[in-house]
Amino acid sequence: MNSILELHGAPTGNCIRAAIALEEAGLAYTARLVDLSKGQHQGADHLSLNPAGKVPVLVERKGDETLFVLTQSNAIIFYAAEKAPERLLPIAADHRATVYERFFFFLTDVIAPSHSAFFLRGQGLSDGSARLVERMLSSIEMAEQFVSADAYMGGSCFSIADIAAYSIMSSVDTDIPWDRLPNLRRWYEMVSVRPSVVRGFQAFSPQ
Ligand SMILES: N[C@@H](CCC(=O)N[C@@H](CS)C(=O)NCC(=O)O)C(=O)O
Repeated sequence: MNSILELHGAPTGNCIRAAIALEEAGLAYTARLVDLSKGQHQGADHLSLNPAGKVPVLVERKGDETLFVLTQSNAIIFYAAEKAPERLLPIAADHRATVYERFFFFLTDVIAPSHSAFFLRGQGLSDGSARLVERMLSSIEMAEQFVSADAYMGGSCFSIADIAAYSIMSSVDTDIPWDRLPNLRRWYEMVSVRPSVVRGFQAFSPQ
């Protein structure tokens, strides 16, 4: 009996990023919806997989046996990249380092402020939240230079950097000043129709 992969998640940025990576790596998996609005992430079944009560969670099972559990969306992305050499990370050290540079740029300069802004808004701190959103949007504008030099964020091939970039930009796309970012717009339109990206977005959403 072969083992199977399950991705437990919801239609949120972190889960979509993980789903796109599994899709792009060509790994077969079953998406298991965890309904956050019903508190399923705090139920005993989910807490037994991730005591932090968060999604996504990747689970490898063989029959009734749980072989492997991985939390953290970015760990799941790297797991997918390792399983499919060259699909999400280049082999050459310098090319790979550029992908890391862009991936961590989006993680730390765009996704992290976006999550912090969301948290502050929930706390009623709308001024602080708005400042972080401005900062995030100006970081996004800086990415115009990456896709002016190359077709994709980290070079000539699609990579984990594109997953990080596209998933967060799609959540704020109406706030992005596309008119002054022609290369970013070309890249965004190209990635939006990529089959792995389309399927990743659908993984936890009703069709
Ligand atoms: N650093 C974690 C963050 C996970 C996370 O915050 N997930 C959110 C959904 S995107 C969640 O589970 N929220 C439910 C909660 O915090 O109660 C990752 O990247 O996987």
